[in-house]
Amino acid sequence: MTDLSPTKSDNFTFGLWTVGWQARDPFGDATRAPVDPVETVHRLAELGAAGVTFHDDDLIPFGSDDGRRDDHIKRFRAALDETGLTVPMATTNLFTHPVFKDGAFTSNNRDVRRYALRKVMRNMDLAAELGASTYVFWGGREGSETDAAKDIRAALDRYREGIDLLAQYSIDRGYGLRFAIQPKPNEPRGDILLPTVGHALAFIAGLEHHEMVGVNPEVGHEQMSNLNFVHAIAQALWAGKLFHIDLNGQHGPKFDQDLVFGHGDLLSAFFLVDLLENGGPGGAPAYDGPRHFDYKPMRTEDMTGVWSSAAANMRTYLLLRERAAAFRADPEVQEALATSRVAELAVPTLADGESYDALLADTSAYESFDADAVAGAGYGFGRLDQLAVEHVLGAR
Ligand code: DIG
Ligand code: MN
Repeated sequence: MTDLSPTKSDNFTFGLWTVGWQARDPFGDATRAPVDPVETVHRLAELGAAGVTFHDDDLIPFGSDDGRRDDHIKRFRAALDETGLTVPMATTNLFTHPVFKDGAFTSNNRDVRRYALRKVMRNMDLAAELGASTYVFWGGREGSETDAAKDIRAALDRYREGIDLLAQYSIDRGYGLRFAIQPKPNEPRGDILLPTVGHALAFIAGLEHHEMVGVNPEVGHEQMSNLNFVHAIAQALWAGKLFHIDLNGQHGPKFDQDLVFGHGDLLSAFFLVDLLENGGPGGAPAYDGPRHFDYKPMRTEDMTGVWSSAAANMRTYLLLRERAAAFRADPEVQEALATSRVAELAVPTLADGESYDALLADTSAYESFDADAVAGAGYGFGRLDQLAVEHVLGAR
């Protein structure tokens, strides 16, 4: 087994809010004390992470005056300098304070919408100062519990207005930020706007600065909708819109579990890592961004458990990366892929320059095509799936 100690070149990043989660949930109080962001930076650096990400309020407690705000930023910067950790992504907390109880960009209250935009602009300034290249928008409160209360078309207008304005702000300030919209189907709102990658991609197409807006899919969020996360990532890549990714684990359609990466649907996690690491041209990585973990240490854990869970995310990813490389290098897998004609799908259906007239003239395509004979042939996908399972189990 190759050395699985994470290094900065693995490009693993964590949100401050992950290991800092005090494990308060709707049915119970916090089981852990707050974690100083400075300690998080040092601990994650020791574990081999390359960077940290944050919501404004993770770093600067809501309501801090300018003096306290400057102190928090100064301490954070010093820890970054001491450890060499970077800040590739930042985002805004538009969901904790009760003022956002009906949303931020799409609150029925226009004053709340204006306040939310200002809160984002202020943190975009800080994100740019800290060198972030991606700004995430998770609209956790953008939605409703009753269809009586939300004019969805107007809400989408306001959502677009907000993103367009903030994109213009970033352009005018020369921040060079790329925006990444993060879909989620529900929780905390009964139904959240832009619930899946598909909805987000359709929304992005209508934006004024759509070229600088992509998606930040999260494993658990698509799986909460019983969707295939590997398909979601593949379509985001196909659209050139995978600007960031939130890795974690989820056991199917239930509340958002935010488990350690791979601690949910392990086979899906294997194929995801295979896609990210081997899905590019000639087997190169298909995605060159941070491998970002947005997870929550179990509420049952003490701080020792918290830090070991952070390490588990990276170790599981590296184990799956190693298994996926072995899968791709296995001659029997290559033979099974050929039998299943997987690479043939990349061959255009029409020959280069072939017109539909030529297709109509090709009697082998229809008149002499023996549909029953072709229908009787197997594709061998079951053998291919078993080979994958055996690689995941370390049996090959
Ligand atoms: C929840 O999955 C969201 C928030 O944690 C945060 O806004 C975003 C950052 O990736 N993910
Ligand atoms: Mn989540």
